[in-house]
Amino acid sequence: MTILVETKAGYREITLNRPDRLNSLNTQMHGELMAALDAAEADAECRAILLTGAGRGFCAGQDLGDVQVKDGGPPDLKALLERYNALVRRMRGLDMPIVCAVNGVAAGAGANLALACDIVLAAKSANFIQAFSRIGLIPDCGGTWFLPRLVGAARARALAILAEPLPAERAAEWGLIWRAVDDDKLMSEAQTLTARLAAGPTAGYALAKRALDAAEGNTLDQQLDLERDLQDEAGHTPDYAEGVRAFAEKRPPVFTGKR
Ligand code: T3D
Repeated sequence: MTILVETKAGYREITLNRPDRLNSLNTQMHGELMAALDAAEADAECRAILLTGAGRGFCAGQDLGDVQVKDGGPPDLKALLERYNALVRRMRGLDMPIVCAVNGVAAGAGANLALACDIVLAAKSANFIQAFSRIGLIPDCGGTWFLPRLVGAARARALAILAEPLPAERAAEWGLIWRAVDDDKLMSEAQTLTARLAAGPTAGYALAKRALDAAEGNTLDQQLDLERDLQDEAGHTPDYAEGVRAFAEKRPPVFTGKR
């Protein structure tokens, strides 16, 4: 198996598991990762996902052993990239939060799969590398979309063109990720955070994700209208009623995550 899935209380922990290849993605891993996301969403008890990597790396992007130029001709990168695009769309479209615990180097598509997650924690020893230009490619997996939005145009360009490692602590200072944490605390912090999200208002989180994603292409007027409509949906969830009741009763809310 190239992916390990552990069912925890309220969430699933998905581990990329090809440590001898720094968890680089091959065809099998693509299929298994997609299947793991589908299974998580089909499980009514699963209200959050934690994604991490086995061994010393998080993910070194595409398995370059799989795309060697064959018979003197170029590989079919369009077909390959369709698989990555489907993965990024699947991750962004999940109706539950996805946390990423970047345990080591995240390079190429591996870096941008991490950025596709909702909240990214990284071990202080981890690095983010837009490795693409080292092999003559451009950032993919949404990299050219995520980078300028997260760190601004100047830093995005330098990261994409220079392909230098960005240490986790600087990535956090720049706003590329949520937090850099001590290596030995990474998994416990990520698990605590994911468990907290799994006990949260799942439907409300999904609507917030949708609003934030749409904001990137909307005017303020459009966004205000969207917020009105999505807030109306959130206001019809049992978790809204519970949240208001719990506030009045001065107790912590017990959310079900249901729509
Ligand atoms: O055509 C296309 O590629 C289209 C797809 C595009 C999407 C992409 O993701 S493009 C970017 C692909 N990824 C890379 O270019 C990164 C390649 N890896 C590296 O540059 C380095 O491995 C790292 C900087 C990430 C880490 O360096 P280091 O020194 O810590 O580790 P290492 O010794 O280079 O790697 C350890 C092993 O993993 C090594 O195998 P070995 O020598 O012990 O048998 C290495 O070959 C293997 N490995 C690392 N990355 C990949 C890989 N094997 C296959 N594919 C990889 N991407």
